Amino acid sequence: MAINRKIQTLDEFTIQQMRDFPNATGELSGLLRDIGLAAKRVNVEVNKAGLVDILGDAGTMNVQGEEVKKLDIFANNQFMGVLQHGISCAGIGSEELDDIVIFDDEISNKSKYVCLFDPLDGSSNIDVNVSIGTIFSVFRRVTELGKPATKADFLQKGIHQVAAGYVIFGSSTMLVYATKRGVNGFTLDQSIGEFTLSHPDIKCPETGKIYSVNHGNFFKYEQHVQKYITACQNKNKDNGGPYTQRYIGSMVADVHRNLIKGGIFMYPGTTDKPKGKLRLLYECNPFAYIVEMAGGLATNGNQRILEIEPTEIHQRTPMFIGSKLMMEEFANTK
Ligand code: P6P
Repeated sequence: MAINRKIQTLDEFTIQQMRDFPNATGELSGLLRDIGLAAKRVNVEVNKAGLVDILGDAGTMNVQGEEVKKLDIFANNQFMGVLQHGISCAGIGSEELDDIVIFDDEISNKSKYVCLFDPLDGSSNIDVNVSIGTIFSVFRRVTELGKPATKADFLQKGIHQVAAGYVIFGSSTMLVYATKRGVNGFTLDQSIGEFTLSHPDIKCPETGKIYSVNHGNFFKYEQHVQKYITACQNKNKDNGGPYTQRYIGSMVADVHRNLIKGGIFMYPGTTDKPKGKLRLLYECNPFAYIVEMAGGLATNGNQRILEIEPTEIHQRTPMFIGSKLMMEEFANTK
C-alpha cells in the first residue's frame, strides 16, 4: 500500500524533530500539540463569528483598558485549558489576564515550560472579518521543578525562548512556529482536522519592498522614524523601489506577510506613548524570535528586542521588525 509521506502533520513533525535530541522528554512536542488543539477549537469559533452571539463587545475591559470581545475570552480559556490539563506547562501569562496564572498542582509543578499568549491579537478586526491571530512564547523554567512556577520564569529575556509561534486565522488557518532549528509553517487541512506542513524552513527575504506602519501617527514619531518613512516613499526603480505601503492593523497578518514576502513592520513610540502600543512578552518577543530565526532582525529602535530585560508582564516596547537589509537601512537613519 502506497503511504503518502508528502503530508506531514504537526505532531509527526515535532516527534521527528525530537529524534535529533536523544535527551528530549517530548514535553515540548506535547506543548505544541496542545497549542495546535486549542487553535483548532478557536478556529471553529472564528469561522462562525458572524453567525452566533459570540460577536460584539463582551462589555468587560482587559488589563489594557480595551473593550474585550467575547472571542478574546473564549480563545484565552481554550489555550489556558489545554495547557492546564497537559503535562508540559507550569503556568501562563496572557494579554487577557491581569497577572500570571500558576498551575499549582502536582503534575504541572513538575512541568519544564511556561507560556505567554496574546490569545487573539487584532480582535478589534473581528467584527469586520479581517485576519486575526494568536501569538505564543515558550520559556524553559528557571525555578526548581516540583515547586510552583514564579514570575521569574516569565520575566526572561527573549533570547531565552525555546519556541515561539503564531496562528493566523485568515484565508486559511496557519500555525507557524520557530525553535533554534528553524521556522516552519503548517496549514490547517479542514478535511482531516490536522495542521500539515506547508511552509518548511521559512526564510525572511534579505530585503523587500513593503513597509508597514500607521501613517496616522506620522507627526508623532521621532525624527529619524519620519525620515525613514519618507525615504520609503521616495524609493524608485533606481534605489531599490518602488516600495508599497501595506498595513492591515493586525500584527499577526502584517508580520506574517512581511516574513514571507520581505518587508519591514514598524510600531514606533509616539510623543504621547513613547513605549508604543505592542507588548514585549507576548507580541514582540515571539515575533522577534521567529523573524531572527528566519534571518531577519527586530529592534526597539535602539537594541535587539530579544535582549530587552523585562520588568513586568504587560510592558510595552516600540517595535521595528523585518528583512535584514531594510532594518539596517532604518538603523542607519539615526
Ligand atoms: P493601530 C491590534 O489591536 C494591535 O495590537 C496589533 O495587532 C496591530 O499591529 C496594532 O494593534 C494596530 O494598532 O494603533 O495602528 O491601530
